[in-house]
This record gives sequence, structure tokens and C-alpha cells, in this order.
Amino acid sequence: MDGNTGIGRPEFKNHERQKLARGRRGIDESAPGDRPGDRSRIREPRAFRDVVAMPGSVVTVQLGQCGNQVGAELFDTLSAEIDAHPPRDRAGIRRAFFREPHRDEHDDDVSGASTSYMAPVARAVLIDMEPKVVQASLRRAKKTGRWRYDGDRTLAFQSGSGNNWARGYHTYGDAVRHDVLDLVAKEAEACDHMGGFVLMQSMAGGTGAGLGAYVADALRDEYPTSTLMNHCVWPYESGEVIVQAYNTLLTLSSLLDSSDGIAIVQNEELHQVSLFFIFVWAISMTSCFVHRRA
Ligand SMILES: Nc1nc2c(ncn2[C@@H]2O[C@H](COP(=O)(O)OP(=O)(O)OP(=O)(O)O)[C@@H](O)[C@H]2O)c(=O)[nH]1
Ligand SMILES: [Mg+2]
Repeated sequence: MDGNTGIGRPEFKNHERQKLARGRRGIDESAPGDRPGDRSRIREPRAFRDVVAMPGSVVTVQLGQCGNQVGAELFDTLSAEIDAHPPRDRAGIRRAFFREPHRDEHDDDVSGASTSYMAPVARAVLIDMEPKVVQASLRRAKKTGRWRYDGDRTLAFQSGSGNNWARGYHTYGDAVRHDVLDLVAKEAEACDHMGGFVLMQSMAGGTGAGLGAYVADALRDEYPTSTLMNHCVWPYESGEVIVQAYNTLLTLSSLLDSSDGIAIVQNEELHQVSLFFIFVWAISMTSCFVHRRA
């Protein structure tokens, strides 16, 4: 006790002081035989351990309109990042998200002529029940001239899931399971060291949300030890799909069982960022893309 002020200061016995000091240094008290200064017992922060556990290549699966549009934007940004980095750092990013095309690989251009096309290929599988978004993503990537998608890693049908989560999960899920796993396996086999999967999808539609949840379950079954991350777009609070609240809830509850981590991006917040930071006043799903190139 401080005799002058009367303000209480806790008094510690010697062994209590040592215990406190060890606690501050992060030494695990519960482990037997620890000694002060024994650095092997200092706890490693969990987040860092998780990050270094995923150093290999990443296979991205883009699902539905949103997943395909956001995925194309991701690869475009990554390819710009590669150019912006010093040469010694480029190889790491490139190897993680892109693969080299085969020497004899050719690509038919719009005019039908076969041209040698040696741009890096995104390690991606593109899935949508409507063909137009997948086709637009392929064209858009090719137009950049810096990277491209592999046209053989796409799966599209003629009609979407109509914002019906159950249709995406149960009807299309069972129907396309084999094809999806086959495409993903081909892309995974093209990696020297596969670090894990990233699924990109919205939570409000039928394909990205419903089929996306099904694909996450299927990948968890097929690759039980691989890291599986989901990048999900949370819908606007109102004014979009009438069943968006149900679709979002169903997606979240399904991904909680299968995914190792869910990164959620809210459309409301994206809207604010576009408005106040990059000054896009008439926002559409392609505004940011147009703005960056303006
Ligand atoms: N941020 C962002 N959100 C998008 C984009 N495209 C669609 N969305 C959002 O995605 C939700 C609708 O999901 P879609 O991806 O269009 O639906 P889908 O997965 O194709 O499913 P179906 O069309 O029902 O087969 C809505 O909340 C949209 O706001 C995009 O490019 N960017
Ligand atoms: Mg759609």
C-alpha cells in the first residue's frame, strides 16, 4: 500500500511477479517445465500461422453473374499488380494466380485466324447457368492482352436459376457436380503446389448463392484438407431480388459448415466507396471497370 497517498497498489510476492512477467511475454503457463526466457514457448499469432499455411497456387471458381464479374475484375487487378511490382516479386503473384500457357497452345481470334497467344492464363473455372456473362468475361480478359481465361474451363447452360436458391443448390447442383469437379480437378492438377480454393459468388441470386453453396460442399468432400475460402457479395438492403434475405441466410448457413473463411463485401458499402472516393455518380455493375480505364 502507498503510505502517502493511500491509493492502493497491489503488492505481489516474488513468484507472482515472475508469473505476471511471463504472462506479458506470452509464455504458455499451462505447459509443463517452462522457464523464463524460453522462446520456444512464445505463442505464434494464429492469423500469421494460417497465412503461411497457404503459400501455394490458388484455384478460383467464379459462380453466377456477380462471381464472374468480380472474378474478372480480380484477375485484371492482379495482372496490373504484377506489372507494378519489381521483377523479383512478380513470379510469386504470377505463379499463385496464373499459369503459363502451353508452348503449342493457340487461340482462335474473332476473325477465325489461329494466333499464338502466350499471355498468362488465370487459374479459374467459370460457371454460370446463363452463357452471356461467361462469354463476356472471356472476351474482356482477352481484350486486355495481358492475361486470359482458358475457354475449356467454363460451364454454362441456357437458363439461369431465376434467383431461386433451391434450384441452384438442388436442381443444378446434382446435375453439374461431376462436370464442375472435373473442371476443378484439371485446374488443380495444373498447379505445382495447390494452396487452396477461392469461390466468388453473390449471396442473393440463384446460381452464385445456391450452386455456389453446393460447389463449396462438393469441394469440401473431395478435398477435405485443402483450404476453401469464399468471397461473397452481400446484396443491397432493399430494392433488388425479393427473396434475397432467404438466399443470403441459406448461403451463409451452408457455407458455415463447408468453408474455412468467408469474406463478405456489402454492396451498400461498395456503393458509398464508389460515390465518395472514386466519384462514380451513376453506378452500375460495370462502372468501376469503365472508370479505371477512363
Ligand atoms: N458488387 C457486385 N454485385 C453484383 C454484380 N453483379 C451482380 N451483383 C449482385 O448479385 C446479386 C444478384 O446475383 P447474380 O450474381 O446476378 O445472380 P446469379 O448468381 O447469376 O443467379 P441467377 O441469375 O438467379 O441464376 C445482387 O445482389 C446484385 O447486386 C457485380 O458485378 N458486382
Ligand atoms: Mg444470373
